[in-house]
Amino acid sequence: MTEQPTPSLSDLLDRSEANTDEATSRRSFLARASALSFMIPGVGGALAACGPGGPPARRDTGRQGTAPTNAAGGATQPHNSDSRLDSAVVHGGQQAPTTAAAGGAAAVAYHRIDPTLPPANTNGGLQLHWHAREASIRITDDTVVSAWTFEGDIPGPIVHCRVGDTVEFTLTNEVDVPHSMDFHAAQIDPKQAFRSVAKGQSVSYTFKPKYAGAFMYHCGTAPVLMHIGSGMHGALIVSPRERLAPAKEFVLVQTEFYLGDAANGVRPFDYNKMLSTLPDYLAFNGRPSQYVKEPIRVKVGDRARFWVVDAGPTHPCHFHIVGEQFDTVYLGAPPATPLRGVQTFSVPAGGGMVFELMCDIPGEFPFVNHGFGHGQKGSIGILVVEQ
Ligand SMILES: [Cu+2]
Repeated sequence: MTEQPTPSLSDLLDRSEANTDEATSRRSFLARASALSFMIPGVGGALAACGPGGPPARRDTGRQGTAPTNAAGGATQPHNSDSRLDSAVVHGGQQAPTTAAAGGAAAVAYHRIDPTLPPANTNGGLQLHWHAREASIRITDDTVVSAWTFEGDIPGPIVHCRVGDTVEFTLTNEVDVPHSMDFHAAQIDPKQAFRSVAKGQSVSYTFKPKYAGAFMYHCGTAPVLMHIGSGMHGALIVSPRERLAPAKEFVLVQTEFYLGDAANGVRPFDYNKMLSTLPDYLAFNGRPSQYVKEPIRVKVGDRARFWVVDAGPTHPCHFHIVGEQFDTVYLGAPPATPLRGVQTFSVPAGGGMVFELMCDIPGEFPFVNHGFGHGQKGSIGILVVEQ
């Protein structure tokens, strides 16, 4: 009865590349592109070259419509971009990050992202000075991506504070393309605080999180789809002032990857694929299946608390743990209004929730996006409960 053979795990991990069959994805892309051109003004022109008879979507990558750096549509915007503008599609050229790794992809080492929630600072304040920068990142043994990042990685730094703390934030942009920062934990005038800044410039603002929860942050520069989808996202965890039950706490940020063909071993992000919404990979914390290779470990008797943020940019995360149930799920600010006895709950793109379970049975428990078309593409890991 206590055996946990995880019988379906090998199936879960059979991440066949056939799932991303090029012909299928292209047909899907073309169908969606056609529909999008009617639904979203301005998209038609950007997608025109990808219509029937045009070049394959994969080959367009994110450079579709790309203008030279100094003439990129986004780059010439005097400023972005409040939240309403972010939901629109920017006019003019799009430019995806195309940084070539010095020495090629072979020079880029893989590293696991530690999912452990860092301790909240205790002095009532959080001072963050981050940089928007390009980086080549190895997301699997055989895949290196060229990303826009906060502080050089996907996701950006996982940070932790408490309700009412003062967060003093500065973003300095080191990239030719304008970037910005939108903290979902902030209640603030977005037109000022979340404005884009050009290379070499900075934007600073201060806020006090009013509610506890797992909050996304992301670049809000238009087109926001491209900026989130090219790596500029992360999680700010806001704990309540009152202490929650003692637990081993972890942060999972689900991300989709839409990639073009490799150049010098490095794959660019593909904006047209982002529009098609058919990702190549998904991941918890920026590395597909990393917690299958190196599981998250707790002990029997531990309470485990997962702060789950879905950075999208498009799809939800139907969070589930095989062989377990959540005794507590907080849709909103913990510790208010807990749901009890939950098998699966969907975290929306741009949202965050808190999932808790008592680890009273030893074994290996896959935590998955139970939307398995996405789980099998990498939003999966293993929670090992040790005696
Ligand atoms: Cu950006």
